[in-house]
Amino acid sequence: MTRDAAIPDALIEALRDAQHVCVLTGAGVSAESGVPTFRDAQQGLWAEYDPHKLATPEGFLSDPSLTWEWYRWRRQLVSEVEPNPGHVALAKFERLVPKLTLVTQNVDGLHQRAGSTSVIEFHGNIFVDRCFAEGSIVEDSGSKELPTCPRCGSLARPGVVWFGEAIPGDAMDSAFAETAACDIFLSIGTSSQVYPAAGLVEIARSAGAVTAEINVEPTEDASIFDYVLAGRSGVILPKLLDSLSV
Ligand code: BJW
Repeated sequence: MTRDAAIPDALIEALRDAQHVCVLTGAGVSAESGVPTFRDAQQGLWAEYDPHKLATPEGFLSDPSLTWEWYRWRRQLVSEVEPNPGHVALAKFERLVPKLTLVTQNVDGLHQRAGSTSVIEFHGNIFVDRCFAEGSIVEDSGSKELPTCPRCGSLARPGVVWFGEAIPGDAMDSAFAETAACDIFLSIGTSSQVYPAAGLVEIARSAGAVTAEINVEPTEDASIFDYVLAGRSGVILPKLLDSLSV
């Protein structure tokens, strides 16, 4: 049973004074909605499938049907869940501070469904289809087991960023620029193992931002953060919001 950490007064004060808060979120933020995380050994997405095979361009080309089966399963799962109190608190937080930039590695769209507007989707969106050959958005890929691009006939693929693929240029540029300009950086519910997202904290630190990690368990490189709050984001974020509102 996780004990959710108390929030240090100094962090609350820093948030009250902040002009620009940058938040990086990962799969842990959606876990309390019922979306499995990637690296949970027992129940994570890794346990049922091997994303190293599926979430790569090579894996897709070698077995597009299996990759599509995995993504259809996840689309269905995500469409049946709701944003949790952590998502909702972040959306309210956006309206409380002068500027908040939310960089999410999640592809599930739950931040937007909770009401967040300033969202950078660093790893794409699971509900978008793209042409495998050209990368363009495919509006109508049909209902075939293997959807195709109606323009060029190539396979369509989920509009997410796989291992070995570049982060979309606009997402990369804005995430780096906003992180370099923030005065507080929060890393929430991510194992911080996947780059370049995991490197954003270094940019924030170099720019002099206060940094904090919120995770059910401290990550391997937690010592880099000024504050480490152990606990569930769905509990800690509403508490943080309450502390700021009083
Ligand atoms: C809670 C909680 C609760 C639970 N409350 N907390 C060495 C070898 C090979 C490759 C590399 C290498 N070094 C670097 C690379 C590159 C590679 C990489 O980083 N690999 C590492 C694994 C080593 N990176 C890439 O390939 C990236 N691209 C790139 O580098 O391009 C270069 C390039 C430039 C120019 C041209 C061409 C190329 C792309 C990375 C794409 C990642 N894609 C995925 C799949 C997305 C699609 C999909 O969803 O299917 O993104 S992988 C997966 O990991 C997914 C996630 O967004 C990402 C991060 O995972 P996340 O969110 O951190 O989840 P978990 O499960 O790891 O952690 C959950 C955390 O939550 C845990 O810590 C829990 O404790 C916590 N938690 N419940 C709070 N209630």
